[in-house]
Amino acid sequence: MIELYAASTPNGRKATIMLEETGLPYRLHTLDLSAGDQHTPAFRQLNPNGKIPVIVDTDTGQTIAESGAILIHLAEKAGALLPADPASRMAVLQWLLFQVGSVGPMAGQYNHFRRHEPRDEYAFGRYRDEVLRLLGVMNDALKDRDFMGGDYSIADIALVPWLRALQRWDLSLTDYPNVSAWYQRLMARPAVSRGFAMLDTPVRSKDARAEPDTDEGILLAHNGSTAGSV
Ligand SMILES: N[C@@H](CCC(=O)N[C@@H](CS)C(=O)NCC(=O)O)C(=O)O
Repeated sequence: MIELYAASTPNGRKATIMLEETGLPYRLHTLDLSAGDQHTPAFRQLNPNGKIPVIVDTDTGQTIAESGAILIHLAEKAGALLPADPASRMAVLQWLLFQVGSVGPMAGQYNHFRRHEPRDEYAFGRYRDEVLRLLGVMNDALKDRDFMGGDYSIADIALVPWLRALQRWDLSLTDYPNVSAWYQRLMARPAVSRGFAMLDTPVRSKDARAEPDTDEGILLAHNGSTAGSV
């Protein structure tokens, strides 16, 4: 059994999509990041970095943080979505790390400066342009293939929630037709829909003032409203 600690954010959704794709049994524990659930001593014991997602694999006794590591662990456990052949495996891992090291952090900063008042045009433009550049890299990669690493894999699962978030954050895929087609392909998968749906119910903020300022950005509670889901 996998105990998953997650929230309604792109990094959280990677794990639910993966668990839905593999069919591994899991139980979801949803954190309210706006209320600071990630800072409790109990959660810090699971991840001293205070970030979701985290899994506890009760079959092996392992506690695993970092979404990329979680996806690799679940792929190996299920024997799916990460090829065994070294060359194909490395192609997938490269795109997985491209997401974890580039798309996630840059998109998060883009969203942070998009929302920041007053707007810092230099910072906003810098991160927006970098995100657009990364979309261009994806668009080129998808010129001659349907999925990022060759066959459908954890690389696609890591990227799809960020691509949905970017569109909700005012960036269009119109100029990136290969990315747009890839996105539609991903969203047509029933397990991807289920993975999104698992975390699409907003968690009511216990303290709308406590907005975590994350490195990858999330939609946060405002004026007592519920935390939005991205
Ligand atoms: N590198 C980490 C990043 C995880 C991360 O930034 N999670 C965010 C949500 S998307 C979080 O937990 N933020 C809470 C906070 O910063 O207080 C991963 O890939 O798992």
